[in-house]
Amino acid sequence: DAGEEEGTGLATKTRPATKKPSLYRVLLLNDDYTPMEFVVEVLVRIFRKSPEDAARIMLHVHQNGVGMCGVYTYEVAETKVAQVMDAARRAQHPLQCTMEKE
Ligand code: NFA
Repeated sequence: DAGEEEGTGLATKTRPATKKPSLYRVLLLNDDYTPMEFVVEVLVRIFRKSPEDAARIMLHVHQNGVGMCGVYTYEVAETKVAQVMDAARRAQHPLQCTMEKE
């Protein structure tokens, strides 16, 4: 196999030319003070969750102490964490958000 794609005459490689980027889980941590509604709003606005998914994730964090908002490349995960921490700081809520390698 010289790497010619079937029928197209285009030279392609079997192996991808680039490495897959490492992925990072973005986590929300429970606390006793951040309003549930604020957490839901964060999940909708920053993580693009539906209101239903946002409520489910918020309740999971509330009941289990920690929960996952999504999995992203390093730069995107870092930006999401910063956006959550900034929103929480501005609203004077103690909500914490972290990331970990998948
Ligand atoms: N535990 C918070 C409350 O009872 C709600 C909350 C959920 C906070 C998820 C942080 C994360 N108001």
